[in-house]
Amino acid sequence: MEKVNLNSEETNLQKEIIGKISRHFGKTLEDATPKMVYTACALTARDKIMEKWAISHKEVKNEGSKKLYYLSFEFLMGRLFATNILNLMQTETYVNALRSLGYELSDIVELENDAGLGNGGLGRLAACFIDSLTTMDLPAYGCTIRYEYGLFRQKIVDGYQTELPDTWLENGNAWEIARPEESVIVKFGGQVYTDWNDGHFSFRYENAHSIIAMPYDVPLVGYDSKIVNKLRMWSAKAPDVMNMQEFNSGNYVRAMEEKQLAEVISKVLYPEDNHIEGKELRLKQQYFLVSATLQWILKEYEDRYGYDWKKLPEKAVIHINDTHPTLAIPELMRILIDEKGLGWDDAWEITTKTFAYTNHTVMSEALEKWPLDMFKKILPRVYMIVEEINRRLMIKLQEVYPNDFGKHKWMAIIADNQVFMANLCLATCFAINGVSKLHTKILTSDIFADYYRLDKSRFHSITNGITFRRWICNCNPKLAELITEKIGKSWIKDYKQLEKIKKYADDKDFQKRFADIKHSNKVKLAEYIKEHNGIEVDPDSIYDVQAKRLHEYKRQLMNVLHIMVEYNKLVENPDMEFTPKTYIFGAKAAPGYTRAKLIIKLINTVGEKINNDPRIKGKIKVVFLENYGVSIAEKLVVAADISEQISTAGKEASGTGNMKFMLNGAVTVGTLDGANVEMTEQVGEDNIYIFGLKADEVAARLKYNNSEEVKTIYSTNNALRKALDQLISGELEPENAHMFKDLYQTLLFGDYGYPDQYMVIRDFEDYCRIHERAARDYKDKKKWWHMAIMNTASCGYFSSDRTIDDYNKEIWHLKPIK
Ligand code: 26W
Repeated sequence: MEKVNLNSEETNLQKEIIGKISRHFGKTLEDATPKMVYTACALTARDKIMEKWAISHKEVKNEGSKKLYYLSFEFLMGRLFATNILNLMQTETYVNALRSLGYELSDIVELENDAGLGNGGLGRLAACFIDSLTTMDLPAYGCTIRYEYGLFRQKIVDGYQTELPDTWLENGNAWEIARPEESVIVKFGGQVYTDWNDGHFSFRYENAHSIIAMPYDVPLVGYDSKIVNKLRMWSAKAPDVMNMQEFNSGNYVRAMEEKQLAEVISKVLYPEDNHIEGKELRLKQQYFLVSATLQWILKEYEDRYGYDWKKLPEKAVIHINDTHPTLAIPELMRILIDEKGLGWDDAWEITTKTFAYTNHTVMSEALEKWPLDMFKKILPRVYMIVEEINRRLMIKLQEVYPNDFGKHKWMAIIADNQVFMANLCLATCFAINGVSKLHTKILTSDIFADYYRLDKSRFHSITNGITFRRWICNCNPKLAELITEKIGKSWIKDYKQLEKIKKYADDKDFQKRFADIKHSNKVKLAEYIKEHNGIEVDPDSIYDVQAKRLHEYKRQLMNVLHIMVEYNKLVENPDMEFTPKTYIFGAKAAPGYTRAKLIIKLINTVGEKINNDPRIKGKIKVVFLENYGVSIAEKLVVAADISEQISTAGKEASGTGNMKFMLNGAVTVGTLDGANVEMTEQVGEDNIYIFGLKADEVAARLKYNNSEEVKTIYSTNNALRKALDQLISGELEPENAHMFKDLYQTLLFGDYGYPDQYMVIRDFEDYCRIHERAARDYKDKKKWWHMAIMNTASCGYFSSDRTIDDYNKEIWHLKPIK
């Protein structure tokens, strides 16, 4: 054991950790594995949170506060230990206590598995929100499914993505507390019968299939805050009675099979992002989450306020995170009518005052619709309610838009034998919002325009944000310290303070310290890359990073084509003026998205060729980091010089990765898409590299077939033509010259005769131009660090504390707990 002078708090912690190792694992410190030490530490932190929790719970109950229930199919929490002790203001204490035991905190935190219960932006946003809510002392619960397997683990084999199960629970989960006593039953299928008793209709379900929903709670602490909120994760269990019948009749194996069939509901997260497949199991997952959550919400309400259901909207607001939890709407109607005995009109009034909905994408492939037959079969009673909501909606639409049947159909919840979930939200919710100014504009002028005209007051624009606690304090502690040294620590909770560091943007000493921090983060990332990819990269080169889900609209393909162009130039002229660059990618593709997977293969093939070509003397390196997720993002955002935010304008609803890079002093190369537009407003045009077509210009081009424009560019831009031709020339993969033909084909000829759907070719020249400018600027150190510092300093607006403040003022109206 290292000799370290500990204060009394640290000594106590040291004892607690040793105690946990002994009681939890039956080991001494000497025999414990590092993973055991991690778990022991996590359990000590959990104890501290639990003590706060008991008090907080009482306060919330006593004050009778309104609560937010944030329903989301995804909560991409990442690791919790480091942020929890940060929020408890205990990081130093843990550093010292662990050091005295012979461990470094920075090594121990790496042993925690990421809670990867999400695909991308929408899931991470939910996690940032819950941190801000708690920090701001607002009573809120996150509600989701406890997937046994989160988003798949990505392994690159021969340059191809392969998928492995994400076994995040394999070593147990120190943060969750099972609450079997709060389990509820969720029913699927069967038949519905209507009875007429005492002048009232009542509904009887027969032969329904019951599944138990059991909650696990993860307590959540905010930064230096009073309250503890929680993330409630529901897990599916087979009811014992069902198994016992089979079991008693001697059919043990059958009983076990049924158990597995029931439990499959919470087995795995669907890995599709911005694309839906109408799978029965997914519909079951959706109903499972919302039914369990609503039963719980109503029980909490009833226990505290009794049967006065009209007051429900004063005490609870339920937020629907994209359409995935939309079934909560008919489920609330069902419970109020069938179980609490309310009439339709009363139930509808309560329901329309309780739900708010956020849209997160305008990609048409992602708008959820369910086949009617499937819906009816799995949710017969819920279907009856949806049908009635739709019938009443149609009557209303006929009044407002008489005989405009095209419009009626477009706005209907049920049409063409399908149920349209977004329309169910639009017909019901008291608040609807987009996630950036541009996105909201597109919603209100295009896909939701008819609903917008009906009632403008329900629509809001609330720009996304990120939590500073994770995305700078925790992942870039040296930068956080530097900021605190200059302006005090209030900026961590008060985002408006951050702009105070603008005045240091040209300060020589500050620039140097800012640059040194970036450099040391780059060295660390270089070590990680060496260890995981076996590639040597130069920390003095420009780190140019694109890290996000792989999707055609995000245009990783444009990035690779540009790298090929630079490489070709260097091969022709190895001594040309060139700032060395390291291009870094992190991206998971949906397992069924063949083209996205091919782009991953292309990145790796191009990387292999460039990294091993002695002619260019190591001036370009290309790195694909495997298994991109929250923890890898934390390493990337702190080390990037350039952040690639290059989606086709009009397609990225907001983006939040863009904000994480900005906060840590990377300069953005980006289109005027999503929140990039507002980033430009905040940081100023001189401190961001904007290029490419604007959203309305893209929309105009998508209206008609523009193959002439594409052909002209192909024939006149020699560098681009060369790179495109290399996709099919066999230069990249001599054994299989056709490997990348699909990419060539889609860019130049298109899938349905529409080439270049995502404007890769049309934006290419401008993209190259902006890159040349950025590389030139990078050499001018004074200018570069001015830009970088301005990015950090202008990021206050993108704190999720601001976002939550907006939601609260405009939609939720929660009061902070005193
Ligand atoms: C049903 C399949 C499915 C799954 C996930 C469809 C759609 C999604 C999400 C809506 C995709 C998503 O994560 N959208 C992202 O949400 C972020 C948070 O608002 C935005 O910043 C991103 O721009 C948006 O792509």
